[in-house]
Amino acid sequence: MRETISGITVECVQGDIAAQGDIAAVANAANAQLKPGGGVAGALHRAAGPGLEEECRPLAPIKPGEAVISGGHNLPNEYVIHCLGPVYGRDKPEEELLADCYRNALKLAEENGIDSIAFPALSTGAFGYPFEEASRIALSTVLEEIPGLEKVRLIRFVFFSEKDLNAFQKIFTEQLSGHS
Ligand code: AR6
Repeated sequence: MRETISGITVECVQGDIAAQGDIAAVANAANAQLKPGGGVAGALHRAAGPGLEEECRPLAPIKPGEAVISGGHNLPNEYVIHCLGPVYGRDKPEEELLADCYRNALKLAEENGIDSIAFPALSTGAFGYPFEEASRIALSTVLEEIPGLEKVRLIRFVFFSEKDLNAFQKIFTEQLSGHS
């Protein structure tokens, strides 16, 4: 599914966040120490090679809601934007912290002249955020930020499973009708 809103394309696809070859920056569902870990972070660090962990070491630790940028190393992307999502039920207020991740990632993208960014579903794996709640926040935050974007032209949400993609698409359709 793809929509163009105020000249900016927002799309969602099923796939692997570590295999988004046509995108300038990928967002990482990071841990505070910016170490490899599992899930998205594991996949990105594996594909990037050890240089990514090395570059990240002096940038850590980061706080929930924060984002930092690094190079992409052996990834097909120029940059990785590392976001620390809230742990559901622990880091509060979780809605605000999750929205901050998307806002801060887009801010870093703008500051670095990045025209395309891909996001995984931050916090919805090991950090336990219910998928639909997290998707509503991700989408509403991105839609709110769109009018202020000058460099970013493509925002892609990448989901591992078809089930997640379908759930996200349903929410996307609902939010678009709310926006028009
Ligand atoms: N591509 C796209 N989506 C993926 C991929 C992938 N390769 N792998 C997992 N997902 P998670 P979090 C989905 O756990 O909840 C790590 O160990 C997954 O199905 O990666 O923010 C870090 O080191 C889920 O919907 O991120 C941290 O400690 C979503 O991506 C912690 O987990 C996010 O899952 C971060 O937890």
